[in-house]
Amino acid sequence: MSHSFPIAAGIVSGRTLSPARARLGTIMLAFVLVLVGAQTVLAHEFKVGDLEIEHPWSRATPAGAKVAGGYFTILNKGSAPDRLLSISSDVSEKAELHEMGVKDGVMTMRPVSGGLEVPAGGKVALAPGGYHLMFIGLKRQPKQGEKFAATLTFEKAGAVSVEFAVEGMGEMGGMDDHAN
Ligand SMILES: [Cu+2]
Repeated sequence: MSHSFPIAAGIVSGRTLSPARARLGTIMLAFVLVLVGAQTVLAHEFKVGDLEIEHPWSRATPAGAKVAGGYFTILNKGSAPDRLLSISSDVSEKAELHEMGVKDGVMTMRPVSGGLEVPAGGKVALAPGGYHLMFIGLKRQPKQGEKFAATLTFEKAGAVSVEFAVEGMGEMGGMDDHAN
């Protein structure tokens, strides 16, 4: 927000501004505020205890798809490690934490057992090609532009409700990691 103040100050201190120019300045200021607001929406985040969940997002799925991925970054601002234990959502029958990696030259995906540790003062990113959530047994197809709710449960911080923003099908595609 602070970067909008110089603009506002310019409007106030300009002695020779015509009413038309002053109005233009007001419109520009309003435009800046709208942009700031839009950024806040795009970079949505959720907090629970010492944890911050940044920008949970998913991908739109083609008709008939049974699974969808889920991605976000977890920041741990506390002095003790925590652990993501489970995920649930109305969008699917269940949700699992998965890990992708190359094993013997082949890209594989497997469930992560025992939860995902978030180190003290550190962060963990769930992203295409690495750790990710998998919503399994979709009850409907998430559509681009919508949001769906989910609950993440951590060992220490407890449960937090978040919203996954559904982005386009090709978003950061890389590989089709949810073809089954
Ligand atoms: Cu997966």
